[in-house]
Amino acid sequence: PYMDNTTIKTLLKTTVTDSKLNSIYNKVVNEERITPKEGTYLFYNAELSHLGTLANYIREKRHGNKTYFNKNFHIEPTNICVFDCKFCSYSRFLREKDEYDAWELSEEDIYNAIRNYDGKDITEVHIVGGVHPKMGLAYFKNLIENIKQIRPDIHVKAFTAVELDYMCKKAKVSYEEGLKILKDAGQGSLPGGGAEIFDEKIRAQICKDKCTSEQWLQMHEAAHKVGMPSNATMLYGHLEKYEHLIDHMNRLRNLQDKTGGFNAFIPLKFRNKNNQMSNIEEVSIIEDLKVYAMGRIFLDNFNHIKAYWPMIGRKTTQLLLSFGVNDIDGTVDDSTKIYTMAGAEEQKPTMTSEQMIQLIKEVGRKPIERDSIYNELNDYSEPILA
Ligand code: V47
Ligand code: SF4
Repeated sequence: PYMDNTTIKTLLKTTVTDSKLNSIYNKVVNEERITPKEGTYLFYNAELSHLGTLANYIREKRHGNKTYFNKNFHIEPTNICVFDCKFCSYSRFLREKDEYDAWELSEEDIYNAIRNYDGKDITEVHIVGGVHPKMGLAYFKNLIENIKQIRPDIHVKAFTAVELDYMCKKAKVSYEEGLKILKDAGQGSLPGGGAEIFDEKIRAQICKDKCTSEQWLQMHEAAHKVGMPSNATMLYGHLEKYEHLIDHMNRLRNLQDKTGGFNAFIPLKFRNKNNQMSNIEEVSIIEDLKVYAMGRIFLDNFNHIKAYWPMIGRKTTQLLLSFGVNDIDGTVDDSTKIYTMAGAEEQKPTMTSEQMIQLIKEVGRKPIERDSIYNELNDYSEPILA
C-alpha cells in the first residue's frame, strides 16, 4: 500500500532545495533515527506536505491501512483535585465553583457504571480523575478488585502518573510497590496523562505543583518493570516552542529504548475554554498535523500514534490518519468530561462502533478492533453479512 523509498526520495528531492532538509529526509526514509537537533530543524523548516509524506510512509510501512480502535468507556471518579494546573478546566477544589459543580462518585455509582455494560461487548474501562485528597491506594485497590469481580474480562486502564505518585507517597510505598498492589488487584495498564510538557521551565508555568517530569518518567519505568504497559501524552499548543516538543519526545524515546513498555504516543492539543490559560489562542489545524507527523517521524520506537478523537474532533482525526496516526482510541460513550469542559471539538463525545468503522473507512483505511494491548480482535474492513 505504501510508496517505495526510491519513489519517495525522488519525490522529496525534486521539491527540496535545502540540502540539510534533504539529508534528514533521507535518514527518515532509510529508517535511521534522527537526532533532537534534526527534529528541531524539521519542525522549523520542513513543509507540512513533506512531513505528512514521511509520517504517512512510516505509518503505512508499519501498519498498512490498519487503523485501530477499541470498545471502551470512561469512569471519572471525581473532579476534585488538590493540584492547580493552569490549563485544567475540569478540576474543582482550589477554585470557586461555577456552572459545573464538583462531583464525587460513590463506590456504588462506579459499580453501577460497570454493571451498565453487562452483556455489551466493551473490552476496557479507562479510569482517571482529579487527585482527591481522600481517595488513596487502599481505596483504589479495593475498587479495582470489585470491578474485576463484577466484570472479570474487562481490562482496567487506570490512573495517570500524577494520581499514582500522590497515592504512593501518601501510602508511603515505592512506585514499584504501589503499582504491584494495583496490578495484583487487577489493573492492566496506565494511561498516558499528566506528562504535559517535560521541560522544567514551561512545566513550572503551567503545572508547577504536581509530579515532576522526572517522577512521571520514573512512574512509567516502574510500571513497565512490574509488567504494566502504558501510554505517553504530550500537551502542545500553549507556551512551548518546538524545542520543548522535541525535548519531550526525546525523553520518551530514551525511556522506550530502555523498557519498551509504551504502547502509544498521544499528542493532546491545548484547549482554552474555562481555564486559567484562556488568554492563549488555540493553535491551527496546520500545527496539529505537524505535531502528529513529527511524533510519527521522531518516535521510531513507538508502535502506535494515537489521536484522541473527542478532543481533536472527528474531521481532524480523519485527516490525521494520513499524518502518522494509526489508532483512534475507543468508542468512549459520552463518559468523559475532561475535554468537553475545556471547549473541545466534541461536546457529546460518543461514537458507536459502527460510526468509528465508518469514520475510518471514509478515508480509505482499514478498521481493526483491538484490545488494550493491541491484539487484533475484529477486522471490520469487509461488510459483516447477517
Ligand atoms: O494530562 C487537561 C489533558 C490529560 C486540558 O492514555 C487537557 O489512552 C487539552 O491523558 N486542553 C488527561 N488537554 C487525558 C489523557 C488521556 C486521554 C485519552 C486517552 C489516554 C490514553 C489518555 O488531559 C491531562 C492533560 O494533559 N488536559 N486539560 C486542556 N484544557
Ligand atoms: Fe488536577 Fe489533573 Fe486537572 Fe492537574 S490536570 S488540576 S492534576 S485534574
